[in-house]
Amino acid sequence: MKFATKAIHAGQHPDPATGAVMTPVYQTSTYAQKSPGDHKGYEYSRGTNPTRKALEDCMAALENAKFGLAFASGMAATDAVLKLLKPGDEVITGNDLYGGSYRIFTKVFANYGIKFHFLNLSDPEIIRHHISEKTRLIWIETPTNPTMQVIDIRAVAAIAKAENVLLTVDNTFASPYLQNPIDLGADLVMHSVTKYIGGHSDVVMGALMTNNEQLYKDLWFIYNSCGATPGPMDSFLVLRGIKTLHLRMQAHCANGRRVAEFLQNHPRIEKVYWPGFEHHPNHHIAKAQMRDFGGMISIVLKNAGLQETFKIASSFKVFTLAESLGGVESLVNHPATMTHASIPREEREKAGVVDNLLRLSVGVEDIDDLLADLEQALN
Ligand code: P1T
Repeated sequence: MKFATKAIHAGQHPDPATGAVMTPVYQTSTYAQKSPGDHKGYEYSRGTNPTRKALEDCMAALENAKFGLAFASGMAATDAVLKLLKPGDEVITGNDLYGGSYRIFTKVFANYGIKFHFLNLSDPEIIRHHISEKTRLIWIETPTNPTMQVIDIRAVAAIAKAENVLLTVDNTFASPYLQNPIDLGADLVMHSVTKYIGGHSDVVMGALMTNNEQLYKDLWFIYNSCGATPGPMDSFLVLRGIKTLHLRMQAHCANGRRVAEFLQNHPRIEKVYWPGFEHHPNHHIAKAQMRDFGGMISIVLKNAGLQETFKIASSFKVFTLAESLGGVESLVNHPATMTHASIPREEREKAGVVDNLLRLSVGVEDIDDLLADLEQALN
């Protein structure tokens, strides 16, 4: 099946009891058993729930994966992957990452004896200088949050495979519509479902997808043992949202391109980060591994201090100043003090997350209104 058909149908069948076309919200914590162990595959909703299962199967299908697991947040999904590790293990990751990922690495799992190497992975060969017999995991985001670096998934996967190291790709910014890391050799795909997959800024959720059955079983053990699994109502809302993922992404990409081109020529802007520009570093890789370039754009304001940057961030009328991204509504965010505030200034500035950087999540409103809003906010 092709993407649009899978987005609407994968994992879902009319309800056998009533014929209901939408998967019902199985709002139950437990399931009747005829005698101990004699049940229909559902025992207790922390481990399995039919509404969540339909969503997990749908998300797995969109990533061309056999197995999917939904978590209570993107961070809960990340937490489950890190729980595969043991004290003494090492992780190689990028130097530009969602602030919460940096925080869980450095403030939570570093305390359990796991060492993290933060590297500029725009040339994956750098991994070879830092990999050792202690390296268990390579964790990449591409495009990165917020400076939109593009990392060559196929090249990283080849190194990971040769060294017998697990590769996880955080595919949140691209969404499964634009990029499928498992097809390029990744072992595991992670999503903040809160973003494009959910798409309506009404649910916080995460997901992991893989084709490796043993890895799925190990992760399911953590998922069930630690219990950060989402409830049926949130699963239902995402099942509803995911049906239009392809339509929304087409509109995000079209609006994103118009906004990026408008900003590129604006006198108040010093720099625009968007992987669709031919001059973007690694544009050729983005072109090869993504189907289009998405609606995430970061900008550096020309000669603006923190106060001037705050003034502009606060003066939008259609874009909303808020954390998060990937919903139908356009958002503007100030990474240095909002989503990436937990990264020390010196570290984040090395990756380009400066005080005069703003990040835009371009929504699917009318493009004329978005461009007019940018024009008035920048004047
Ligand atoms: O917010 P949550 O669903 O827990 O997902 C965490 C997460 C993981 N990975 C990436 C690339 C992310 O962007 C996020 C969440 N990001 C934001 C809230 C943000 O505004 O950047």
